[in-house]
Parts: sequence; C-alpha cells; structure tokens
Amino acid sequence: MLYCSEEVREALAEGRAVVALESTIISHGMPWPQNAETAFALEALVREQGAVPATVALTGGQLKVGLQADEIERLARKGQEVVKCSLRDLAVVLQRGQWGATTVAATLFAAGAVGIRFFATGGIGGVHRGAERSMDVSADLPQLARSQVALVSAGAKAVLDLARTLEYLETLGVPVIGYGTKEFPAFYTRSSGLPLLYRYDVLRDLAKALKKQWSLSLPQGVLIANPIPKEYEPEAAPLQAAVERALEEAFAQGLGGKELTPFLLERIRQLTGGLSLSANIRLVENNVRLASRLAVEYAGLPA
Ligand code: PSU
Ligand code: MN
Repeated sequence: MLYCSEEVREALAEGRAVVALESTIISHGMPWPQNAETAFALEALVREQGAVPATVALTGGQLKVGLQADEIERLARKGQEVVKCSLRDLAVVLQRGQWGATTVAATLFAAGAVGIRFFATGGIGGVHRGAERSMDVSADLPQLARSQVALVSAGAKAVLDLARTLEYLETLGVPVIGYGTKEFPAFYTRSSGLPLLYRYDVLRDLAKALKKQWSLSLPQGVLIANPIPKEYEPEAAPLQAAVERALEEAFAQGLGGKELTPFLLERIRQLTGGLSLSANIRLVENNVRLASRLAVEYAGLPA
C-alpha cells in the first residue's frame, strides 16, 4: 500500500541522495499545461544535481513514492478525479481506490515513512489570516514536527499570517533556518520583515546542522527558508494588491477548508496576469535545486 519505486528504494538502500516532491502543487497549485511542464522540469533538476527524484501521490489504491511519467501527467490533467490529500484524507482515498495528490503534510509523512530526508516545495501551508477565529492552520505544520525531513520552501504562502506561522513553528520545536537570508521570505517576494534566528551560507555547514538534529533523535523536521532569486522577484505592490483582493473575495464567498488555498493561488494568478505563476515556478525550481544540492552534500558527510 505504501509503495516505493525500485529506483528510489535502491538509492535509499545505498545511502544516495533522494529528494521528495509533492503533487498537490501539480494538480491543485498550477494550471495545465504549466503544471505538467513544471513537474517534469523539477524531476530533471533533481537528477542534474546528482540526486534521485521521488514525486509522491496516491495512484488508485497505493501511496506511491517515485512516480512514472504517465502518472505525473494524469495528476496534472486532473479533472475532478484527483483528490487533494492531506493526512486525514489518506486512508479513505486509498480505500476507495481514488487518485490523490499529496500536500506537504501527506508528502512529509510518506517521505518520513520510507526514510527520505529531503523534500522541496514552493511555499509551505501555515496559519491562515483570521485563524484566531477560523482555527484554519495547515496540517503541514504539525506534520513537520513529526517527520525527520528537511523541507526547503520559499517561506510560507503569501496569503497566510506569516508571523503566527513562525510562532507556531517555534511552539512545535521546528528549527527555521534561512539559506542566504536572515529574514523569513514571503513566498513570491524575498522579504516579510520577519527576522529569523539562524542563517547559513555554506551548504556543508547546513548539512552538518541537519545531521546534528537527527543524531539527537529529535523527532522534528527542519524548515529551510530559501527566498526567490532577486532576478525573478516580481514587483511587490501589484502582487500584494492581488493577494489582498483574492483574500477579500474568498472571505465574501465564505470559502474555507481545502478549497481555500487553491482558490487563492488561482485568483492571484488571474489578477496578476500570470506573474504570480511564473514567480511560483521559478521559486520552486530554486528550492528543488537547493534541496538536491543539500541532499548530495548530506550523503557525502562522514557517518
Ligand atoms: N506550494 C506551492 N503551491 C501549492 C502548495 C505549496 O507553491 O499549491 C500546496 C502544498 O501542497 C501545501 C498546500 O501543502 O498547498 C497547503 O494547503 P492547505 O493550506 O489547504 O493546507
Ligand atoms: Mn486549512
């Protein structure tokens, strides 16, 4: 039921670098055909760095780590058949034999279960704005506290309450480490104004810090905050306006639950004339490159 592709299984057994990739970003985070192009480009990027990609999804009765090209394409074409799966959805979607795209939370679970230490996404889910009333906090956060995985992201998605997201990570005991930055990035943009305690600029030292985390048998993962490269950063003002407007519309329509994040991402894409989507693609690529280089560095550390 939890199935690992042969390539991923062999790489793990030999202690080689493996990088997990999620599938909700494909099926519910980006439109066709950019989502398929991106999913394949990300796998290629992992390989270029000398690591093995392991995209995770539910493929009609199996929670699969390491997908075939036709499976990735099916997730990208989606239609109504692909269910956005967080932790609470896994058992039922498996029992029903449906196809499911795994969120960061569900992908962390699968990666942790098979022993993959590295995972790259775009922006992690977190504490939603207004969560003091709605209690809408992504399952991504508590699962990061339960999976010994280093997750590379460009911060948490801009639609969230970033200050409360950091507070919650602190409560959970999850280290948040900036790579080349001392500020928590704001997903599409580099700066949130929120300081981070820890910054690394040398990959090998960061890999060593991860080793310490798990040598202590700390159950938590580590969030590595990697800002979008300057040359791809969109102008902040129009993007911010689109984020606010999308949030107002979602509130007016009473949207919540699992539909909220996909709605916001799609609305922001429309309101920015596609600028947010290009930024999203560039920042995920940047995260995948870093996660892969880090995985290779980690695999080369003495035991
Ligand atoms: N990063 C992106 N795009 C996405 C996501 C992350 O650049 O679509 C997805 C991840 O799968 C994450 C999910 O787990 O959004 C968060 O959803 P929610 O807020 O419903 O927990
Ligand atoms: Mn939610």
